[in-house]
Amino acid sequence: MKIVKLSEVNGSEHDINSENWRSRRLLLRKDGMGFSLHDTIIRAGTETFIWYKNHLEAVYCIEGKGEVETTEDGKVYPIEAGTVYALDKHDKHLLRAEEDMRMVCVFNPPVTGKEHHDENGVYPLIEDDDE
Ligand code: 9YT
Repeated sequence: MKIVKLSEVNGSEHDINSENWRSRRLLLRKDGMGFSLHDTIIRAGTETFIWYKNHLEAVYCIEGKGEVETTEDGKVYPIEAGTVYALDKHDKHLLRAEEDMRMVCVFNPPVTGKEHHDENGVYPLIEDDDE
């Protein structure tokens, strides 16, 4: 039996901050569960292009609101507290937060914790030609 507290993950090496989001990794591959579990905040006013080509992800919004657009077909789905979206086709998507959105995310296969620095499939949307 293992107990993990968000209060202990906060500020640790498993608390990852990027411009558009902050993700606290509660369970990772090393925990041996077959999935990873994340408590993620998508920051208000941001738009993030995401493609998890190697992972399936389910995302449960528990606070805030925004929308997700699947870029292959241009469909837009509103997200609010109580909404789950499941990327069952490794869908490329744009995630937009109108308010800070708090998401409980599950990945299969589990994230190891190293993907952030290379190939997690998360790429910020470059909006400025000079960047
Ligand atoms: C909403 C979403 O896709 N969250 C992913 C978690 C985050 N990118 C992480 O922990 O790397």
